[in-house]
Amino acid sequence: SVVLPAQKGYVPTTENLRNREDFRDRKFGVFIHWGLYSMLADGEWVMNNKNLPYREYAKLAGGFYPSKFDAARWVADVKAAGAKYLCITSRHHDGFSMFDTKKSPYNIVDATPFGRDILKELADECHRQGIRLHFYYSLVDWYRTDYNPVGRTGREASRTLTGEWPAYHQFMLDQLTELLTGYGEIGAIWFDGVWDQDQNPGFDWRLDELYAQIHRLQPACMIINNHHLTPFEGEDGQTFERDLPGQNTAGYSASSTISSLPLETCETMNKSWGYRMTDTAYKSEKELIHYLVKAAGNNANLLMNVGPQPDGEFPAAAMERFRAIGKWLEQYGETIYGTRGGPVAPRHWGVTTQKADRLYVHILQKEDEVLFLPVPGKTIRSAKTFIGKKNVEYTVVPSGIALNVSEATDAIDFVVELELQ
Ligand code: JFZ
Repeated sequence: SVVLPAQKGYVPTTENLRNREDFRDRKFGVFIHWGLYSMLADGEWVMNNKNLPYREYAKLAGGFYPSKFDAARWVADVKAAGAKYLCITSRHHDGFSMFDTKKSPYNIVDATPFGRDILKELADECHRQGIRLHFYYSLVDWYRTDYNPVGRTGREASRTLTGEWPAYHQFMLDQLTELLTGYGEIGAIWFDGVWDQDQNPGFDWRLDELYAQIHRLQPACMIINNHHLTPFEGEDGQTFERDLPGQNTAGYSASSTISSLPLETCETMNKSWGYRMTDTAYKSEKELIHYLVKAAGNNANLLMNVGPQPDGEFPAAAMERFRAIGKWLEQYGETIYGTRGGPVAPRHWGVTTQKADRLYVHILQKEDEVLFLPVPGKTIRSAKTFIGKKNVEYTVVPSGIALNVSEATDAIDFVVELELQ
């Protein structure tokens, strides 16, 4: 399979380790997939899926004018959702740079009538409003002719690939340098696309050079790579696409183990990452909140996606759900932010989270009247409902405690708060 050299001998700095804990504390982020593809309203893979000629596709840039784009609004919307960071596509597989790059004219400032560096506007707002900023960066490119020819996606016939791979690698290195020097503090670079060369045995992405450069420019910046494999040396986090850590329902994570790095799962509210007009299959508020709680109980963050419209606004259906999650977090945030997965492994009925001397038992689906927790009884000082702080009966048994949850309601999440010694 693919040869994946990492940043050999990588030792994270103190700032990096601090950033990892800060990342874990933030728990909830918003993923933003936005690009020229948004105009075609058929998802971010439209160029590949519809086999669109890349030169024709590129003409979309001439009509890109998101008249309602407002960075302050977006960051305020992200905050309204209760999210503490955002991750935006700086350049997706279509190869179009959503920032003021000097390394290619195929970018939002030079190729569109809009002419604004939305990444810069967002970065300024994020820094102003205390939201951590992450950049998604695609290793795959369906536009450039120097992208490695063996990739399995974006094979548009008219695109003659020269295979001048070293030039493409240099381009990525230069763009990453721009992203890490022109936009203030970046919380993470989120790579995607390693999988495009998985039918190219022995292919070397030379990730080591990219990783070393990122860590040289911003030692605290985390490197996360959506390669669906066990993390490589040099990475600072592990992401699970559309899956809780250790599960493999999406079929992507079969060859990955759960590492000790900070964990994240990304998911969509409907079925698409990029804006898709016909995709109205939105998950309910309850499902989305349950996924957030389960992620926290699995010691992972949730990165919840929104695909902004061509006019630069978040779809109304997405905003409704963001506001509902935000409202829920206003009340229950204490049981999520700053927590780590609790000592009880995720169960069918729910999960546990933990922070300092508090253990939060999240009952997402009430089953029996009595709930058994394998935690030593002598460590429990009190058990109360998180809302209302009413005493909850419990019995200490040799192997743990039996919690009387007969009072549990069908709230989205019925939380019992245990105070520990
Ligand atoms: C990747 C991207 O391709 C997608 O557009 C989106 O950005 C998502 C967050 O990340 O999704 C993948 C990655 C790999 C496969 C499928 C979807 N794969 O290996 O089949």
